[in-house]
Amino acid sequence: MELLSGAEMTIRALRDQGVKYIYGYPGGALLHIYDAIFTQDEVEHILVRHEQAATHMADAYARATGKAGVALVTSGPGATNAVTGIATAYTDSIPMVVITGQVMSHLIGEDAFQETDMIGISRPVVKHSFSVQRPEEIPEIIKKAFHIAESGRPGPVVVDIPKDMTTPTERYEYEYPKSVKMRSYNPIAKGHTGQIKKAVDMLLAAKRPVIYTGGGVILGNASEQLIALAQELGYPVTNTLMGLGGYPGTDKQFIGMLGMHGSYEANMAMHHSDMILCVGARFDDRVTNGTDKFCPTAKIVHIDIDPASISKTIKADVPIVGPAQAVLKEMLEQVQAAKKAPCADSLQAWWEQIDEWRARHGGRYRTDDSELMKPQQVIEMLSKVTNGDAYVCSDVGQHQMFAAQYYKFNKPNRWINSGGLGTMGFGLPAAMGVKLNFPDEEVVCVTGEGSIQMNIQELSTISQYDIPVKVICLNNQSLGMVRQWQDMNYESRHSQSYMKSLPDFIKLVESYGHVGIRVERLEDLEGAMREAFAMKDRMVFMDIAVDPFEHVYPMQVPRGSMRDMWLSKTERT
Ligand SMILES: Cc1ncc(C[n+]2csc(CCOP(=O)(O)OP(=O)(O)O)c2C)c(N)n1
Repeated sequence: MELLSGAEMTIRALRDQGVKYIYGYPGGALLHIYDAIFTQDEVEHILVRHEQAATHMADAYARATGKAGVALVTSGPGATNAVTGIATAYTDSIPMVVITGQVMSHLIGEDAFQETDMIGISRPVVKHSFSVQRPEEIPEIIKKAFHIAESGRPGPVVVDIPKDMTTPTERYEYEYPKSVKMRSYNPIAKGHTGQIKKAVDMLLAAKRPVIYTGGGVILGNASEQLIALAQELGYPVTNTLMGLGGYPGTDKQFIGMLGMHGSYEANMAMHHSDMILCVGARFDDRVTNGTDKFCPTAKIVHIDIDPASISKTIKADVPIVGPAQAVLKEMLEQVQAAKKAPCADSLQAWWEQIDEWRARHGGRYRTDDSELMKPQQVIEMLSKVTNGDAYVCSDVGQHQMFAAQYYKFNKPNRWINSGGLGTMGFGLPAAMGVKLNFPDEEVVCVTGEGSIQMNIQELSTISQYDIPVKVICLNNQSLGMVRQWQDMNYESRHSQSYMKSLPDFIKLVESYGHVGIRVERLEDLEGAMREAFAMKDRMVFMDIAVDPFEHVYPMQVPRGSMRDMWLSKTERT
């Protein structure tokens, strides 16, 4: 058997796990590991410019592939810089393995140089964490870390490695385990057949059904099964912000996103439904609005891999714990085997009602109240120019909501955004993580001039590794989402939401060796965008001037029911 040091074992274990890229930043506690990286070329290290970016790159790789991404950060400030990225992944249940350097084990607890208790700091935002106590454990710990991160309800796992666990002169027999067994951790593999039967009876008896699905369908690789079931039944489907792409955005049964900035028809349908089939979503506050007024006439079936998510905010009439893919498959088999079919008359009446709602609002926005381009027009153009086929990685703010509303996602894993934590600064590194792994695909970062500046230093990483992502910056010269809330709730007192002294983004990106294009008029937009996407090998930053006074609508009225919405600056339901 081969003898390897702890540092070598760490990298070899990653290789044997099938890891191609690790995203990281070196420091004292990691020097042995970085030396082990230097002496091999199977696992490629991407040197970011800030540790937060490393975690978002790993996270976005996971969102696009379903496999855990890997970040490597040093002890102390390196580890704390990674916390936002770990929390971002945790809130959206994204599999990730974060290896953190730690001071020598005999110094732990002594306030040593660059010591932080990373296990303690990260505990509320990890699925699990390991502190390496003996170098021999490293291969098994890494195997377990991946297993825990990727199985059940996925999530980030921290592996904290004190420097003396990686000493180059101390060598141990290395073998990477083929599998791991953990007595106290056994994620469920299928749903309860009796519960599924109850759910199917309810589904077939429903008169005003809605299928509401979330990120669990994407993470659980269950899009195909969802489409098959929804089309067998002919029922309307709505997706959460995290679930977009789980059901094709251009299909006639799709009624749009639901919730805070959901479509009028999706929120109305939810409110008036008599039966909701929720798959891999968690009835979070951005969906339900006031829980006491939530969908008063609906019976609820809730499918989730995590029993703790069920009946957490909204009580489920039929809970089903299990992986979305297996449960939906069994549900479809039972529907097909049932003697009864959905009632055609009530379903037709329900669709007529939904179409009426669709006609009333249907995602319209005004274009006659400003000379300037509307952000919605830019996203619609992006959808057209990329044929709705790009990986769209978004930052956080109005631009994120416009992208969610107006880009038509027809495939899962293509809409990559920080839905739960809402982390500004996510978009650019996320796009980099996806593009590195899918070099032949179109990868776009949709951002605002506020968010992009939170990780703009990564333009340098893009130059070093030639990562030709496209950035679409909807430049409204303000923290638009904050400004919108101030317009609506604080009589337009725009406290600290205008950004003065913005950089000249064109010159800035050019200084990193990239291409910058500024667009100010709608008539130039399509040509400029096509030009940008034609530059396959270049990173292109499009700085697009949009109407700074535009708001995102619909917008739910706080603490109301799902049907209580603002539809424009002057119309309310
Ligand atoms: C790290 C972080 N800080 C603060 C916020 C609060 N926040 C949410 S949206 C937003 C404004 C975003 O501005 P910009 O990126 O320019 O996008 P826009 O809303 O203008 O499209 C802010 C400050 C956040 N989500 N993340």
